[in-house]
Amino acid sequence: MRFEGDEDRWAVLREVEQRVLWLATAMIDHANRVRPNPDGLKVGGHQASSASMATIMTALWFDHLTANDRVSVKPHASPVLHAINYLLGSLDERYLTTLRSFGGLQSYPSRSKDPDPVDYSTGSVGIGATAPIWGALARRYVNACGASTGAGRQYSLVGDAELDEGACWEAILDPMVGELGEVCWIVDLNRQSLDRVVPHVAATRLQAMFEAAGWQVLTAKYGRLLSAIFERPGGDALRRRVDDMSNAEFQRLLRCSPEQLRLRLPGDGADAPALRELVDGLDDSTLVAALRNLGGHDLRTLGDTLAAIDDNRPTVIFAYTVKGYGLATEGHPQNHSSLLNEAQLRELGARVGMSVEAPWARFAPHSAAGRLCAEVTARLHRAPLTAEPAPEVPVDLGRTPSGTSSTQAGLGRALLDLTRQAPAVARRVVTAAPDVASSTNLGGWINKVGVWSTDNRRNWFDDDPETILHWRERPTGQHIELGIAEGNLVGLLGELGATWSRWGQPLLPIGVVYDPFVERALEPWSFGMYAGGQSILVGTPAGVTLAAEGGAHQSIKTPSIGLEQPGCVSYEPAFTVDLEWTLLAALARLGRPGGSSAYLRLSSRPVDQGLAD
Ligand SMILES: Cc1ncc(C[n+]2csc(CCOP(=O)(O)OP(=O)(O)O)c2C)c(N)n1
Repeated sequence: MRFEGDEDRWAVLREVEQRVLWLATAMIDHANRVRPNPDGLKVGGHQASSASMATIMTALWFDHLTANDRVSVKPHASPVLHAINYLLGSLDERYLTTLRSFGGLQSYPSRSKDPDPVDYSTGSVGIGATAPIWGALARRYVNACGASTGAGRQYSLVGDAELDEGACWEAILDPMVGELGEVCWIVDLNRQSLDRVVPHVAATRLQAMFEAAGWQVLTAKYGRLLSAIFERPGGDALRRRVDDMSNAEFQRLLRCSPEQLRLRLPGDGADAPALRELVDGLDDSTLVAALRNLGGHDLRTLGDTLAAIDDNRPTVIFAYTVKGYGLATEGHPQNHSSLLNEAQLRELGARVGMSVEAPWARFAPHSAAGRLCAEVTARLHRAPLTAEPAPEVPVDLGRTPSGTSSTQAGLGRALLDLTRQAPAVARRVVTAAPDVASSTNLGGWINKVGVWSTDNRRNWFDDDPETILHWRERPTGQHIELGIAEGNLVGLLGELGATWSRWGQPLLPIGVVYDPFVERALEPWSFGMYAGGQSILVGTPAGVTLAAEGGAHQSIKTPSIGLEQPGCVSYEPAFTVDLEWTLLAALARLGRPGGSSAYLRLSSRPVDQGLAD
């Protein structure tokens, strides 16, 4: 958009940021204090978590995103996403009063249930954060199959406490992930979780962990006001003081009046006299504003940081923020679910030029902010999908069972049969394993279709006659191998199983895992189904067929999982012909509107196939 000058541009973005903050806050307020609540049950919503993200999301959507990019938004910032979608014309006003009501805006971003554009469902902390990694891999996979989905970035807006979840590190450490230059995480570093101010200044430790995994680490730590004060006499001392103080002390200062701040900020260290002098030279409002002038609330700092992303490797941006920024609750350790009272909301409205009486006003179309919204709407417009239909799956592969065999062995054979009997179906099949592909009988299939990788890799054992499993890695491979990380397996399955809806390219993903370890993968797999992924998870061997490996390898209570899991059909075939039929039935339910996932429990127990007659 053409602005008269650079200042105007930032002023307009700031106006948008404030409207986003207002709308998100008012939406939660309406759900709790205005909408009738006959049963008196708590409605909830997270004004402080949303406020923490308002600047970051404004910078991203209104100044940075392209139509090819996709974004996963931290669960508690869903009102911010809806506010932005509303300003961009993709959410009707009537929904703003339906947050957390039946059929209304969901508590957390939901790809399947929200009425406005949501790229990734989130809500289970850690899982939504990693989804764009698997989404990036799935997109690369469909592109390698010949689709042209473009090459947008995959952003993940994560809460800092979300990084406590093992799911994040399990994903970050997978060897394939270091190659995904389109992945960018933005950490909303507000130092608060649900219960508390998190102990210790953890940013440097976290940064080193990302760097060790091969990520580019960027930081948006201070805003321009604070940076300018660092340049004054005593500024170095102030920087040291702010850098070195504990999270808890910083949060305490955020709650101080200007008078208290003048007393407390200088501290009692060697720098105290210099700090006192510096603080004395600042008026009250500058002093208060400077303390909370962190990079994650400074549109220009964020703009510079986003512009520095290098797409050759994944990037993480640590954006320092204040939970509740701009609200009466800002920085309070118990603000996670606290709500503004009416007076506080009115005060916010007065500050941002909005009123409780007309809370949902959009920008006038001809105002600068209105024109910016129109321009961003056009820039982010996505062409409608041209969806390829899922292939017709046969009901039988024509094999007559004979001899003695197990259902696990039958799986490997059925996949090979598929390449001959139904090549159009086999071409869409993609298998994935957390280091158990050969031990679950996928060796023949892997020899036939190859292992997927972003580029051709030399197989150093291709001239070794003693090697039976041929590990040929190439972009046309159809098996994806992961490290021993069942969470990653199902994260990837969910996204491979969603490519039909994201890119119009149906895939038929099949993941294998030893059945005793299905429970470890269950929650993220279940979440993937909720988010719209359709896949087949094969638990094999199941039951006591791995009993010789000891108690940890017996899966005796997993049958109920198949019965309990919504969106999933479960099968436990006894004979290989049953395996073949159920596998085909499950494949026929993938990659399509109204489809479903399947869970197959297989066995390595050889059974006389003649008994099937
Ligand atoms: C797996 C999981 N565990 C716990 C929760 C409950 N929970 C929701 S938000 C939250 C704290 C999140 O903190 P952070 O990610 O830093 O976000 P913010 O403080 O900005 O809200 C917790 C514990 C959850 N939704 N999912």
